[in-house]
Amino acid sequence: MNQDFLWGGAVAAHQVEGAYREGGKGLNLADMMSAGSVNSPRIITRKIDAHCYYPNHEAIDFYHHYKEDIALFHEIGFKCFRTSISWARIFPKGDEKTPNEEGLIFYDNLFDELLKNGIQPIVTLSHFEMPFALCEKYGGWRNRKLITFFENFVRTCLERYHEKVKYWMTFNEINNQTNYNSDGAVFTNSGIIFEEGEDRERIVYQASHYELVASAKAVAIAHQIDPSLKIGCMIAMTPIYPYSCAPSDMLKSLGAAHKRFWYMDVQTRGVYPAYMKTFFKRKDFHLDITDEDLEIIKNGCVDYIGISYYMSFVLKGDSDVNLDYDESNDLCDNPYLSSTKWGWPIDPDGLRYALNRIEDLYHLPIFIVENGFGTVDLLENGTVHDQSRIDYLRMHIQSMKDAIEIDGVNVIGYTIWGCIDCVSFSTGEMKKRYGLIYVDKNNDGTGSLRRFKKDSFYWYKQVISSNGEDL
Ligand code: BGP
Repeated sequence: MNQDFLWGGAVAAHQVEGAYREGGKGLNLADMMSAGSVNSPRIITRKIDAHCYYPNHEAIDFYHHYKEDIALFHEIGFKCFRTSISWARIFPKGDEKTPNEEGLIFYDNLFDELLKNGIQPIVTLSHFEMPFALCEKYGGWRNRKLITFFENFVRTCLERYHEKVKYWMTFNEINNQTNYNSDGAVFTNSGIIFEEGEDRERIVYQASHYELVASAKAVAIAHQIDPSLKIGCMIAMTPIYPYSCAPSDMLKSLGAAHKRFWYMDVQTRGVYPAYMKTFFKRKDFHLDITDEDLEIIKNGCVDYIGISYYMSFVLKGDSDVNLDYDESNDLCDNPYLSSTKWGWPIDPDGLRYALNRIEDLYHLPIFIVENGFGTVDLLENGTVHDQSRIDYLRMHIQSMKDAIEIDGVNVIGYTIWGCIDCVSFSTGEMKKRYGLIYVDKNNDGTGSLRRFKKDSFYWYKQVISSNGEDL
């Protein structure tokens, strides 16, 4: 493994910071999502309901504990730490002209503390954190005006932090919204709340286009401010296997991959792939895509590809081969894999497969910015014996190493998702933990917020100090 390899951990502002009304911060999307569980999804409320519990409001209070947490990351030996800048801390309503200085100071302090500890900050500009006022007033990314507001936010961050942060990403898991039947997926990615009877599919593709223009603008701004900056896309990478060797299964899985990963084509090559152009035509969408947009997209190709990797899927074909498959109906279990408690198939080989596919298609550096194991942890005598997490991480890191050392894939870093326990995005629970560090905080919001080192804390420390040799 390369000596500069970026070992580290990852979180997102809204899942750790808390302090949702401090420092002049405005409300954001995540602040409007109540707690949920695997059987009852999180509810998106349009105003804070006094009877609901909102886990992101306090989260693990990283806003006040970051120094203590960074000291722990330093002890593990992190080379980098990925977080996001909460848009509503900088522009509380999203459409102001002048940023909130108190919010900017918070991230100055955070990045300084990381650098002081020899940890490089890696920053996502948009990780499910749009100021809620932008959804209410403009309808989120269904509105072209969002491009200007995002541009203003991006320019403010890049001008302010370009000397402290070298690696940036535009939109977290931009491709998750193609699952347009899931209100949560659409709301968090694009800030859109659907009205009854709307053409959801068209709206999501229109919003995606505006996001892609905004992403390309962010890339151009970064390069203009400081050509040494690296700015990437971020894609939820889930290989989609055909159910069998039946040609119809094969074609179906290809169609599904097109539908999920076309964003990566646009962001890396600067053009819409042919199959998307025919898809829009076939669907009679008549999207608002101007020549100027296409020019911006062409001039805003990313420097690297960030991915999250948790699982793979299996898709069963039928005679109807097209891009319009329905994830909920056509996905089926993979009999060769076991799953996490939350039903996510565990597939380390899928990571090697995914890395190879990305290398084959795009020839760009790849940064694995999320991979991790969500499970229930038991705190006993001040520690957690999380062997199943260690096993999961070991298998995935081994698979990544094989991709690098045997297949020659260019992977530049690996950050464990939720390196410190944080609010689960999909369920809103604290019970679904990913951390190497346990935080005493419960589903109902109780807990001392004290931090404890798990077994995986010591294991990862040895992985980093041996540069991946000692797994
Ligand atoms: C990704 C998100 C993260 C994170 C992770 C784990 O989709 O980018 O924000 O939460 O998944 O998911 P969850 O917390 O739902 O288990």
